[in-house]
Amino acid sequence: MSTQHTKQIQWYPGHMFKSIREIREKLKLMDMVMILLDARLPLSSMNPDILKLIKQKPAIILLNKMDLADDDATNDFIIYFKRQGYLAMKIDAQNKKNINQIANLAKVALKEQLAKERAKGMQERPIKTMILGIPNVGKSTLINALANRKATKTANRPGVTKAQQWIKLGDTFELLDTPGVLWPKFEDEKIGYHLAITGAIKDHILPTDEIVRYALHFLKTYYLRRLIDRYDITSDMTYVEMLDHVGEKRGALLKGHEIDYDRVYQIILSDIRGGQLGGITFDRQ
Ligand SMILES: Nc1nc2c(ncn2[C@@H]2O[C@H](COP(=O)(O)OP(=O)(O)OP(=O)(O)O)[C@@H](O)[C@H]2O)c(=O)[nH]1
Ligand SMILES: [Mg+2]
Repeated sequence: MSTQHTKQIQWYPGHMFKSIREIREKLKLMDMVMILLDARLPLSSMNPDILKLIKQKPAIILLNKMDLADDDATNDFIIYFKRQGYLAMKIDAQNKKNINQIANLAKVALKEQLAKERAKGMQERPIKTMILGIPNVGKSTLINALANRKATKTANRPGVTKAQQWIKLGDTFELLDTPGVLWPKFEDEKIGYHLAITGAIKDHILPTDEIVRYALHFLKTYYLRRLIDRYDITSDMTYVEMLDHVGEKRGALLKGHEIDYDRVYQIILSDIRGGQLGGITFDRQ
C-alpha cells in the first residue's frame, strides 16, 4: 500500500465524523432513506457503516450511473441486494432513467407503515426522505432529477433546523435537499483503484500511472474484446506496449516522437469514465 493511500485512510474518517453525526440527527426526521451507490462499483461505493447507522429505518438502494456500468453485472447486483433483504433498482440520474419508478419502490419499502396509517384513518402524506452516498456518486443530480417533477421548495418547517430545506415532490416525497455525504469503503488497494478510476476520489490521491496500470490490467482480464476494439491492441502486448500503441494511435507524442505518457493516461481514463469502452463494472461479487 502506498503512503498516499495510508494517509487517505486516516484522513477520511476524521473529515467525515461531523457528517455521520449530522446524518444520525437527520435520520430521526426521515420515514426512509435512499442509499445511492455507483452501479460500476456497488460494493466499493457502499459505506461500511451505513447499514448499521440506519438500523431499522426503511431503505432503498439505488444503483446510479447504470449507463456506465455493465448491465448484466448491474442486474446481478440488484439480485444480490434483494437476497440481503434490500429493495434495489438501477437508475441513470443524469438522463433521468427509471427516476419515476423510485416513488413506487419507496412505497414498497414503507408498505407496513403506510398500511398502518391508512388503517388508523390517517391521510396520505409525503414520504420524508434523504439521499445518502459517497462523493461524486450523483446525489445532487438525483435530487435535481427528482425535483424536476414539479418541485416546490418548501419554507423552513417548524421544528426543523433552519438550514434544512425540504423539497416537496408532487404528493410522494418530501426530500431533504442537502444529501448525506458518506465515505467509501477503503479496505484494500483494489477498492482504492476502483474509486479512483471512477472519480469517487480525487485524481492526485493515488498516482495516475498506477491507476491506469490497474485499469488496463483489469480491462485485459475482464473486457479484453473492448480494449482490442477501442485501441486496436493485441492480447499479447505488455502494459508499456499498450501505452505506446495508444500514444501512437492518438498522437499523444512529445517533441522527437516520444510518447507523452501523461496524455495517454488521461486518454485512457477519460475513455473509461466517459463510457467509451462500453459499460464496465469493477466490483465482482
Ligand atoms: N453518466 C452518468 N453520470 C452521472 C449520473 N449521475 C450523475 N452523474 C455525473 O456524476 C458527476 C457527479 O454528480 P453529482 O450529482 O455532482 O454527485 P454528488 O454525489 O452530488 O457529488 P458531491 O456533491 O461531490 O458529493 C456529475 O458529473 C454528474 O453529471 C448518471 O446516472 N450517469
Ligand atoms: Mg453534490
